[in-house]
Amino acid sequence: MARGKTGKKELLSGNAALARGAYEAGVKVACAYPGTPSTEILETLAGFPEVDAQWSVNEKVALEVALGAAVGGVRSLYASKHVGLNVAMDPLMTSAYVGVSAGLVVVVCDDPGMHSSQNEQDTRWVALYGKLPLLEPSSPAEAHLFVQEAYRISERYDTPVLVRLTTRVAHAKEDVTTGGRREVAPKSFNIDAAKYVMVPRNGMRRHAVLEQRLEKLRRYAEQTAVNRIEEGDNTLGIVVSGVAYLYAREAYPDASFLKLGMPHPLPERLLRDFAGRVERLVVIEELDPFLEEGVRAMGLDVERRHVSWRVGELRPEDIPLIVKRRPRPRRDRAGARRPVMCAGCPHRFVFWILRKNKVTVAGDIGCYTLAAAPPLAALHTCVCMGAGVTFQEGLRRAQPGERFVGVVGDSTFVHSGITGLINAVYNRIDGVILILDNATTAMTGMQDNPATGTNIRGEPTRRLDLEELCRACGVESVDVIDPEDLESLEETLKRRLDEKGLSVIITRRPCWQLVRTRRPIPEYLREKCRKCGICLQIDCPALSEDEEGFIKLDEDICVGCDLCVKVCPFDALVSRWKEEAGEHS
Ligand SMILES: Cc1ncc(C[n+]2csc(CCOP(=O)(O)OP(=O)(O)O)c2C)c(N)n1
Repeated sequence: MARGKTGKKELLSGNAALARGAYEAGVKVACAYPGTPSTEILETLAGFPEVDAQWSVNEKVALEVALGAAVGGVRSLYASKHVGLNVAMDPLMTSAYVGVSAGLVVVVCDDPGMHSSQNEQDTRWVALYGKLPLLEPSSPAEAHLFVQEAYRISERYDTPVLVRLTTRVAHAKEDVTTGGRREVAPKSFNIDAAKYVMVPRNGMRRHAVLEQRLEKLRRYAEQTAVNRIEEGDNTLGIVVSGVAYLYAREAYPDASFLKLGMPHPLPERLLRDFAGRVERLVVIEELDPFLEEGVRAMGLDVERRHVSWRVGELRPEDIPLIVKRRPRPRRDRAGARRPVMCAGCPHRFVFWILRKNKVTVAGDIGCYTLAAAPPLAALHTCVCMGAGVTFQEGLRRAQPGERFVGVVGDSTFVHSGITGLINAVYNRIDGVILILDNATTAMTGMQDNPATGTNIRGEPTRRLDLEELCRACGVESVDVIDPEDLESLEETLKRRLDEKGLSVIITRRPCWQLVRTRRPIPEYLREKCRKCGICLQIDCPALSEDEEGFIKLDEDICVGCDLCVKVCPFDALVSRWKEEAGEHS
């Protein structure tokens, strides 16, 4: 029975529309780890009391919990960004064998153009590799509908279903006609080792089931309404999916289209039919030639897109160039604002000390990655989440005797730093790991995590004690320091670097965006300034240089953290805390 208001129009982002569609489809368990551009899906689902929503510790855990719930009998959802699905690949690959019981939708949000990611991978290949059906909405309204269809497919074919959004669909807004929630009665969990215990003998049988299922899904792809021919002028036939459909429709309103809402498995008969009707067959897609290669593998005469289009985000104005088979014109990103740590960010203090002590830093992913940019230039590697810990080990093994440290945030440490720390202890590597505990997952918009003691709904939960955890992993010396106490931080860092063994320094101060307390801003004594530029090296957005080389302090941006005061060797920047507040607090 459908509950709630039906037929109401709401202006929703793609993420919110997808969450709404899942809610209406009766989703019961929803798990995710935050990551742009996917984060708002779980934030929206957490707003519905009927949904058991969680920030999971990482994406592997999220998918396993969601899969377990689907096998256990309730409709479930997983969401992450593209690189997050890499973390969950182990359960994902075998989930195709195990199947589901109640529906499981795996939402993945790709980030073409790398607005906020470490790579630009095209996750459509995961559907091919993982042998999973894939739906790809072109708009928020389609995201709302497609996720409901995804649950139907999931249950009818006993498979997890991938739904892929890209940044433009996830973050664009559109009027969506919402409906009521359909409560789906939970199924019982039936013990069935042949299906749910993937030892080799069972796995081999399930692989055969999986191949048969793909054949059935191919037949479904031929007749589903999510794949459709829109017939127009047949001199140009465009095969397209995702947001590229909207761009291509705008550029060539009269052409013929084969819009593929389901890019995997491909509907071969439909494609042949379409190819037979049109004079030119062109595929328009963002990033890899996923559809193009699939169509070419059918022996159809599809035009080859220039390889330069594999890099970067597609824009509406690119479409005519692709149709004319031109390479992507060179673009520079001049004019874009350089990302920088906020004024008052506690991470800046840590990187100042690391830089001052000329330490080579194995970095990780979080706001602190911004310390890699000049002039601070104090973070020297960043590959994936958790690698701050493991790269420090690898670097030390390669260059014994060098002074490396690993840096990782609180959320990232819990996500995937813990295993690296245990590895370092177990395999006896010396070193120093800094956990920058700012009491939030700041980079993705301030989500809670196990170390904050609060869950996705803001309710209190058992707080993970990072220092106890590190000790339990076998780390002998664990220091907890306020990063604004530069002297203690520097003294501890030097001491730990000189010692043998592995140590952890937890720098603990909440993210400025959490507390938002402005302290009195420093006074600038121009007559004392020698224009040495040292204060500019901290890369604070509140500080800049005027035409004569003196300092400009932007009073709107400065929040009075006083790091510039502490680094100025000539006392040209003076703290006002003591005189106004009585003390440093
Ligand atoms: C596998 C993966 N999942 C998610 C993300 C998105 N992401 C980037 S940094 C980050 C966590 C940042 O939190 P934390 O380590 O606490 O550092 P902070 O930003 O608070 O300084 C997340 C979730 C990612 N880049 N890779």
